[in-house]
Amino acid sequence: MPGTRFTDIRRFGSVDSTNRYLLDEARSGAPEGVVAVAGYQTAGRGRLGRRWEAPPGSNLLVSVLLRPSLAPGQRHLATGAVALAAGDAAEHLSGAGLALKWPNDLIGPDGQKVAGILAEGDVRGPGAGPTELAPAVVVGIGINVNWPAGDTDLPPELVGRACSLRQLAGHPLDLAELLDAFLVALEPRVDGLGSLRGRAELAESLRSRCATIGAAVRVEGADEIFDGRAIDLTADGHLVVEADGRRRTVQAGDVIHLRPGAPDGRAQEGESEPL
Ligand code: BT5
Repeated sequence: MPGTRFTDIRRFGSVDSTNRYLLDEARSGAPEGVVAVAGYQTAGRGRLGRRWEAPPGSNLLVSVLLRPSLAPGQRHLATGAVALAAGDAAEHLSGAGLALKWPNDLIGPDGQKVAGILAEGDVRGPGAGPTELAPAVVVGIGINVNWPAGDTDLPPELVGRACSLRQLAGHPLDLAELLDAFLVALEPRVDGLGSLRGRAELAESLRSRCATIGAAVRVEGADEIFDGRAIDLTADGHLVVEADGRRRTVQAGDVIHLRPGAPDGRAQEGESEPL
């Protein structure tokens, strides 16, 4: 995109995973700003070994290579930058209202997942590429643009849990236009990662769009599961949850929004598994 750092856009009809591709490029010393976009992924990645589903040619499947000056504990802000840029671009083109679900989703008005983000990297150590370059973070996003067109398109496990911009807008959207709008919106967000003030503004934007804040949640971390109420995001984009009378900061994990007012904090039907 002219006027942005995203001038080197690598387009694939089909690739295993745009994140995998850019991580390999990062190890070979590719600079910040390289973009990989695919019509189809044969092994699209979600977090924790999960899969990302999208039929050929329907959705936006894109990864960006960033080399931000962030401390390891601040890396979540790179996910946040992509979430905000994608949310702004998608809202602009579809007219749909989208919110962020911590840590990595964009959701529609009824809570269905419209997009998922996967940040991987901090490529260091032997074979990590030229040491004069800042460590890489590859941030990939899959946005359901034209698929699904209806619930009958979806595999059973995603029915009621996934939806597309096409469904929300009531008409198909142009993938190329959305990619351009996303990269234009991402440029200032990535600039913001490089300064204290920029990061503070980013955290504030994340707070104002985060549907998780105020929700009763179940947090599923690597070591434990607990219920509480999400009350804030930290300056580094981590989730603050009040549970058992104390505040806990969650840096990673799955978060389930629980049904408001449900007895015993039961998970909302259809949301009982992490998306
Ligand atoms: C994510 O993981 O949401 C991250 C998805 C990142 C995908 C992009 S596409 C471009 C780039 N290249 C890659 O290889 N990946 C990135 P997670 O939070 O773990 O959610 C995964 C779960 O979401 C799956 O287990 C399904 O339950 C669900 N899911 C899969 N495909 C979906 C879809 N199209 N829409 C909504 N939910 C989906």
